[in-house]
Amino acid sequence: MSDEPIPAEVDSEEEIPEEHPRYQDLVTRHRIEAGVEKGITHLQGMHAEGRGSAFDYLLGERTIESAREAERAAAAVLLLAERPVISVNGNVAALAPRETVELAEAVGAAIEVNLFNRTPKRMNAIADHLRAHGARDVLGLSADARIPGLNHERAKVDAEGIYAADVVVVPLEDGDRAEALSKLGKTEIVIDLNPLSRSPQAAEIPIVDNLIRALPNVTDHARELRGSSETELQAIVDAFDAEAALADAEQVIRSGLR
Ligand code: PTJ
Repeated sequence: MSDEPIPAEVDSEEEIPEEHPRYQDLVTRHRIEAGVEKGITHLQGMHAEGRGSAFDYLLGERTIESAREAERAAAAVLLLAERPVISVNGNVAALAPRETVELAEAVGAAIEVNLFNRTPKRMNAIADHLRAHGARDVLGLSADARIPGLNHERAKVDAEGIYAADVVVVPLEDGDRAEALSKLGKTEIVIDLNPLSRSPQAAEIPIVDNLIRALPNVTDHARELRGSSETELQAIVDAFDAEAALADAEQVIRSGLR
């Protein structure tokens, strides 16, 4: 392990020593801070990150077995989907822009920006950021449809995007939109470190893992499963038990068996 102290002001991710025992957490914090500075992430995104970080600590900052199964089932659901969409907010854009684009390409999904604290400035900054990381098409800016039953900005979606999607990846947000999407008949894949949150509870496929591990894991599974038949993919989906996965994550967190 390096004797070099971490600089008091970390200007770039490269300054964080990789051997640091909390390396991943420090990188995550740094990305969120940088996201706020760039106008991508809302200040409240820091609170969200702090909460996630506490759960991740209790999970041992690793992908637990039930999350790995969820990630494989998520890949199968995405490969079976006709119109999959990955929803991106300010935290997702800051934490994993390239990984979002890679997953979208691996499964043929669209990317749509959808914000709780929606302003035209942030919408454009996030879309530009995603394009700078390889996204060809970014939806969400026209917002010509509404999710019924939601009285805040996250109701605004694209008619050709989330509104028409059959499968939506919903990472890292609170639960009312996840519930509303579920009522609209969408199949949801939720990535959230808190198994008790309403979003994973509403999802067909809840992934209790850190977004920065979950997205590349789903992409890897999708690449591996690409040649599988529909029957094989459906068998993976059918074998996945969402309730058991949530119960397992909660048990790991409560037992402190890191
Ligand atoms: O960009 P906006 O305007 O759309 O706002 C986005 C935030 C994140 C501020 C908004 O959606 C929000 O306030 O979310 P919550 O209610 O704090 O919920 C965030 C959930 O994500 C919590 O359950 C956290 O535990 C979880 N979480 C935080 N960081 C991660 C995470 N889950 C997976 N990976 C993470 N890195």
